[in-house]
Amino acid sequence: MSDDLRWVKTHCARMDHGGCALLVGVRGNTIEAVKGDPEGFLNKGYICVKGTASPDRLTHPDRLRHPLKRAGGKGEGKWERISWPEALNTIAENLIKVREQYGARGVAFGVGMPKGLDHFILIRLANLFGSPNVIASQDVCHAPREITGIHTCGFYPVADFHHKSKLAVLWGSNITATNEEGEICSMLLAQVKEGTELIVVDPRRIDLAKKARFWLPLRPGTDNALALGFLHVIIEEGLYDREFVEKWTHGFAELAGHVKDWTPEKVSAITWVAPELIREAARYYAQAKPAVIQWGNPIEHNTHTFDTTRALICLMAICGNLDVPGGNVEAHDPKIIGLGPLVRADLIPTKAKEMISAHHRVIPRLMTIAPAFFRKAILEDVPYPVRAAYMMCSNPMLSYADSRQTYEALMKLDFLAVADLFMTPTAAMADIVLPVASQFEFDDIGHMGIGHGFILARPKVVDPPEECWPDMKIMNELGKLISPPELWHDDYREFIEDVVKPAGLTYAQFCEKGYLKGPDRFKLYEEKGFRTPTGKVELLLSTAEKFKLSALPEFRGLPEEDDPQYPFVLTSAKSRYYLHSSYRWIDKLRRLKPHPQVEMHPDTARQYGIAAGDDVVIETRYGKITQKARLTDAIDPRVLCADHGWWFPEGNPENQYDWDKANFNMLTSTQKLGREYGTPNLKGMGCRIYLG
Ligand SMILES: Nc1nc2c(c(=O)[nH]1)N[C@H]1C(S)=C(S)[C@@H](COP(=O)(O)OP(=O)(O)OC[C@H]3O[C@@H](n4cnc5c(=O)[nH]c(N)nc54)[C@H](O)[C@@H]3O)O[C@H]1N2
Ligand SMILES: Nc1nc2c(c(=O)[nH]1)N[C@H]1C(S)=C(S)[C@@H](COP(=O)(O)OP(=O)(O)OC[C@H]3O[C@@H](n4cnc5c(=O)[nH]c(N)nc54)[C@H](O)[C@@H]3O)O[C@H]1N2
Ligand code: SF4
Ligand SMILES: [Mo]
Repeated sequence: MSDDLRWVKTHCARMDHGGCALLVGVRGNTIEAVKGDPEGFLNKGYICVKGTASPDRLTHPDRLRHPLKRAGGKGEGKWERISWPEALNTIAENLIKVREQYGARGVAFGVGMPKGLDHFILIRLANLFGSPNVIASQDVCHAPREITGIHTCGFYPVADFHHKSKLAVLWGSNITATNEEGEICSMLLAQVKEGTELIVVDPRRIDLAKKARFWLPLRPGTDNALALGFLHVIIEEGLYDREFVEKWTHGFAELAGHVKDWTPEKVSAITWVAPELIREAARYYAQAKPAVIQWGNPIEHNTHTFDTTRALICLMAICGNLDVPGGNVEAHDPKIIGLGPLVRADLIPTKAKEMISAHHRVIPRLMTIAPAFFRKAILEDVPYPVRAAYMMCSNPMLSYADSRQTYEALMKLDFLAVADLFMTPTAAMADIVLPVASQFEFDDIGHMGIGHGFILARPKVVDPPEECWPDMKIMNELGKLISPPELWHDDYREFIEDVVKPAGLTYAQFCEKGYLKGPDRFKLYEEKGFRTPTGKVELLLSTAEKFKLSALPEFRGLPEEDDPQYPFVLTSAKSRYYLHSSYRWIDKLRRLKPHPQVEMHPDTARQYGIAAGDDVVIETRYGKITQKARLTDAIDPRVLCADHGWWFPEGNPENQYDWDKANFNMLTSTQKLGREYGTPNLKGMGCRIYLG
């Protein structure tokens, strides 16, 4: 093999939703350099610090390199190395045993943030095994936006950064740190340079707030009320798009009547945003054409997510910003395999009735199980017992609300298998741990099925360690043991070929192109109407009665009522240096952000005798954790913003690496859930603090 440095093109992945085209410098089987590809479809040369550090995932000395079997008690941190055949056979035997005793639905298949094509192969595995229960974090990640969109206007309205907008509203989206599914912040930054204005709706003065025409520092968890205030101003002042409203909306008069009371003064009392600021921002949004709303996670981080999303789509619609270039649009997929055929949805026709969530009467089209319902099935047998789980690409001990409950549920399972790159608090609870190959080590496809209308090539760059397998290969082989083998491929790579075959391409040809994009088609409704029962955007939901949903976007109160015992409002944000709970073990990143931190205003700190860097105990009604104080005047003195996702890879394996010490989800609860999606409150809880 030549020792020359070769430059290979691929796309970044598994450090967030991915998307930056990369040039990867390889010598032999080692990645020596990574840089942004100036020709990148989305990023045009941009790369972030996570992307630069991403090859370090592969070479860490403590990376999982062999399948492991639990040697001591559950969670005791004692392991025995085993072979792949033994690992797969043990998993198969245990899943089949539970299927025989409880039915296939007694086995759950869990996944975290969609990281690549393996996401869909996991759904296929569940379907072929016969289980309707795929557990995913969709309750708090994108599903409320996607599915509420489908019910309201027939599609998921994503921000179109490919065409110029006059105004971009960052509504709870810290895009320069998180980049969002399908969008890289450099796309928006380029527009801002050319004069696109910004409105920022965020309790913190984020980077882009400094460049914004209006910054609305709202009380966390009150987006719903603020959106109703915008609707009020725009309708009362007649600033809406009359032609669109008349022709293409259903229930405008009802919406207008409904928001009549939502004056900026009333909204201000709830949201803490000054009435005049609400008026000016709403007017500006209505008059800037086209205007795009880049909405983020906070929209779906409380129990009111359905109403919040409904209110924002109503806003997009009445201002004529739906499905126009530079607005919020329906993206059209390229000619690739449909998700249904890939996951073999046809083989499990009773899924919607059989799955755990059916019992909880969630909104139609939500086909994954909210983590809260998954744990109820394990702990209380409601609506039936779940006794085993296979999990990959996820770390529920950190990522599900109410971590104590997750611990109890995982302890109670008869059998748990976890596939990961590294030993995590969740893997530490498993009976079998499988070592995976990851980004750069296998051929993959990015951005499939996430509603942005393109897929990205992620060809392999280096070989993985001998016993590290791509998740797709693991599932392809496990699938042959627990479901009809003829429904699996000889070689898992055929799945990748299946995806691009309808485009008339081989995977190699697809990699030459780098990406496949569907056609830009705007205002399709002019030909076909909106894909809703009324053919219009349903400001008033025509299916409300049928599906027991509220017909108009409501405000149902604060996430938690004020209580002097918990004088602060707690929220969180993702760190630019990490993906959720992942990669605290990468030295380059850890040096940049060594500790979990809670942001607070200097006045708040002073009141409690807290100095920068002090340990602070943060306590809610549900639990307490410790993080270090970070003082900043970019946050309201009444608000605290703590880091999410912290555990300590250098910590004690017998205590699952101190999973409960600084973990934000020790502070959250599943006692209250939104009915439509099973979403808990992750933002806007009452809390108190003291010096640790
Ligand atoms: N309180 C609170 N809770 C939240 C959130 C919040 O903001 N606040 N955010 C929510 C959101 S939006 C999401 S999407 C979820 C995310 O929740 P998760 O997806 O569970 O969290 P991650 O840390 O992204 O990923 C978990 C694991 O995937 C592993 N991994 C990385 N690459 C691979 C791979 O190729 N194969 C396998 N098998 N494993 C791999 C990582 O090592 C890591 O241990 O968390 C949710 N939970
Ligand atoms: N670096 C990094 N990038 C990521 C991820 C990561 O973990 N790390 N995760 C990926 C995933 S899975 C997702 S879903 C996306 C999510 O990305 P974002 O949607 O950007 O998610 P967050 O960082 O949780 O919240 C965004 C902003 O909301 C503000 N905020 C807090 N509470 C509220 C509130 O009540 N209302 C409003 N309006 N704003 C509030 C926070 O201050 C923060 O600036 O990021 C993806 N990209
Ligand atoms: S922004 Fe996301 S896709 Fe781009 S380099 Fe960073 S982690 Fe990778
Ligand atoms: Mo997410």
